[in-house]
Amino acid sequence: MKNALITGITGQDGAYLARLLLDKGYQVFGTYRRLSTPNFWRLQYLGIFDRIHLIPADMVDAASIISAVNISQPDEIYHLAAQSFVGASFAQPVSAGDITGLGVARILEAIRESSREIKFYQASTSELYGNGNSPPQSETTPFNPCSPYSAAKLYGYWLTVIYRQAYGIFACNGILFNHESPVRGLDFVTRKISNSVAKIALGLQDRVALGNLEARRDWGYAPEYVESMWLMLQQPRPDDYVIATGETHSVRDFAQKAFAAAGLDWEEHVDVDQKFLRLLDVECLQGDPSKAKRLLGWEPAVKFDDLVDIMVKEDMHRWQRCLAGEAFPWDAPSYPSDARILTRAIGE
Ligand code: NAP
Ligand code: F7E
Repeated sequence: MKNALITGITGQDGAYLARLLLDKGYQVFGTYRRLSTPNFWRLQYLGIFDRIHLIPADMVDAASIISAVNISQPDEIYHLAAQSFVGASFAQPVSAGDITGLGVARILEAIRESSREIKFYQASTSELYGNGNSPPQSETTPFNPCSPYSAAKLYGYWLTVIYRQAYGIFACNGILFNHESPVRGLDFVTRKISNSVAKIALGLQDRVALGNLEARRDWGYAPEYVESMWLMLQQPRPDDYVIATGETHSVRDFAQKAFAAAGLDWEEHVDVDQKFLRLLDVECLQGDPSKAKRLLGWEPAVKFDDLVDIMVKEDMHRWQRCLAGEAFPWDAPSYPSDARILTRAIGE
């Protein structure tokens, strides 16, 4: 039986990857950080919480990472932990660099110092491309990051390549384009929209405020994307791969489709609020996944229309269960969507 260590197992990808690896017969270890309120709802929602070995570790604490490697004795490490919300990285650029950038160095050093042969997956991102590249973006498109998040990910990307070349570590970058699901965090635009659509359709809310409606993304389905992570580590040689659907759609398209899925007209319910605009935003992402198809045999089945339907249906279903008095692990009821969160001085 193989051992896998997943950092960031409490996040969207961590939960789906854990389920996939359990199904493949792995013993799954996952790092979590101690929070004042526990955050295991995704593992519980997917029904796998009891099958995971949890290890406390923080990506800014090298000792805890070394312990996690020693305790789990992994054959494969999937490094998913990061402060992954691009918007927040402008407000907390230093911790973005520390957690999301230097965290990669801490893990790679733990692998280098370990006596085991450990394969390493780094969660790289389409945000590395930034602006100024004509789509579709592939493994050879130059990077041009435009957020503290993507600058930190750029460091992680190159460190992964460098440790592969310098130390012969089996280390791969998955350059994953946006991937979403019903367990996506509520800050991200797709889930923010699907959750709002469900609440509006059920009379629990009337309007939702968004930012840049023109931004275009290549949105895929997270459960399919985690399969590509595993495939990368099963190849004869380590390499870097773009994982994407090859399509691009705007935030406006997503909103229109999601409201229509619930029989609503998006224009009657969507406002634009400056506070959701980013200082810099990536305008258009559209990936070219042909290398992954050719070498990994990976291809996405769920495209944009199906993704929107899956997310809206699941959020509707959960709010209906909630209204019927059912209790189950879930994030939305406790999410402070109307909280007065400030990132600039009042009046600025
Ligand atoms: P996510 O849902 O935000 O999960 C991030 C995970 O990182 C959570 O488990 C979080 O723990 C953990 N984490 C954050 N700060 C940490 C710290 N200081 N120490 C230890 N753990 C920490 O993100 P995701 O969507 O699953 O994405 C997984 C990875 O892929 C991330 O690295 C992300 O940047 C990258 N990525 C995502 C996408 C996408 O579209 N989803 C695309 C490309 C790349 P808590 O639960 O305690 O917060
Ligand atoms: O924004 C625009 C926003 O926050 C998508 C992360 O997983 O994918 C994700 O990063 C677009 C941006 O995701 C709102 O300005 C409009 O143009 O859902 P998002 P992201 O920034 O693309 C990449 C690949 C990662 O690696 C990241 O970890 O939507 N937008 N209105 C909005 N975005 C948000 N969040 N909220 C709005 O109200």
